[in-house]
Amino acid sequence: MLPAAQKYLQVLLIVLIIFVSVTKQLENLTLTKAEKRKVDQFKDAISTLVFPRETMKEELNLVRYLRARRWDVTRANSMLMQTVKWWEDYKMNSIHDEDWSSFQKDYPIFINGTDKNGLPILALPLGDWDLRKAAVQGQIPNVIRWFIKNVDEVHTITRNLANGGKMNGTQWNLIGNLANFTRHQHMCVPCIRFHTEFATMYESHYPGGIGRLITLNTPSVFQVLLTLVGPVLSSTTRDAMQTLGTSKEEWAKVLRPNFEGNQLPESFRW
Ligand SMILES: *[C@@H]1O[C@H](CO)[C@@H](O)[C@H](O)[C@H]1NC(C)=O
Ligand SMILES: *[C@@H]1O[C@H](CO)[C@@H](O)[C@H](O)[C@H]1NC(C)=O
Ligand SMILES: *[C@@H]1O[C@H](CO)[C@@H](O)[C@H](O)[C@H]1NC(C)=O
Ligand SMILES: CC(=O)N[C@H]1CO[C@H](CO)[C@@H](O)[C@@H]1O
Repeated sequence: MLPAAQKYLQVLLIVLIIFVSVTKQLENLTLTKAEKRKVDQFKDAISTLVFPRETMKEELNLVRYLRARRWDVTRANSMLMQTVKWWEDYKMNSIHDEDWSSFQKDYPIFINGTDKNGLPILALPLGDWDLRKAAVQGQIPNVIRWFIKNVDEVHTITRNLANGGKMNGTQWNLIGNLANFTRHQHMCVPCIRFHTEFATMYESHYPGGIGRLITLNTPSVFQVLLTLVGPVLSSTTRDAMQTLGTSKEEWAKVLRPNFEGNQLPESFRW
């Protein structure tokens, strides 16, 4: 088969996988004996290391890295070490102290409510972000950093809720509203960099964080974006994904069992 045709089939498969998965299980927190042994091996391997954040060596965090690397302790360990290196290189220690005031206005993100199981919600009106303008202004790396800042924030909120007994597990919800999403503003060539670089960073350093990834008002052109970003996404993320159109009845079927309307921004309600 021609490489191009192969690539096309691969991409098609990814799109099919994304679109057929309509049900979503909650994070599985049960470990088999064999998995538990791997967690212990991983713990031993890192026991003498100092981490930029103590929570990085917690068992539930190690499980996320093990899952992302199919329970291969060596590979999971190397993935965690890359996160530690990235933490320093990307200056994660100061990310929450930077002045982000103009970003909340131009690239709004809302981290407010929780779902019925207590998992936090990151609501993303991505359709309202003008990525093309960001690209013209050379702001794409900063917009990626802004998004990562928010991912880190929801990750910390999740951990605090779980430690306070308000929820189980390590996951949160990402709900995107794609009203006003256009090829022109969101899929210009440099805009694609935003999507792939963000996805790569998320998959490398916050593996398995997204429990549900729901998009509302999904336009057909979004499928093209998914074919480009799909190969970067883990199977966990692809399984978490549900793409919904403009019908509020359709939203209600997916959202109502898991969310209270008042936990979502107005334009995300069914
Ligand atoms: C959860 O994971 C455990 C251990 O891997 C497995 O035995 C069990 O079947 C899983 N449960 C579900 C609902 O996937
Ligand atoms: C966490 O899981 C336990 C055991 O399944 C359950 O009893 C408890 O209600 C859960 N807590 C929350 C806040 O969902
Ligand atoms: C889409 O854009 C229009 C005009 O810019 C704006 O009034 C509207 O609120 C936007 N829709 C959503 C759902 O954000
Ligand atoms: C009602 C409420 O708490 N709104 C907040 C939601 O989150 C954004 C940013 O994360 C805040 O700016 C809002 O004030």
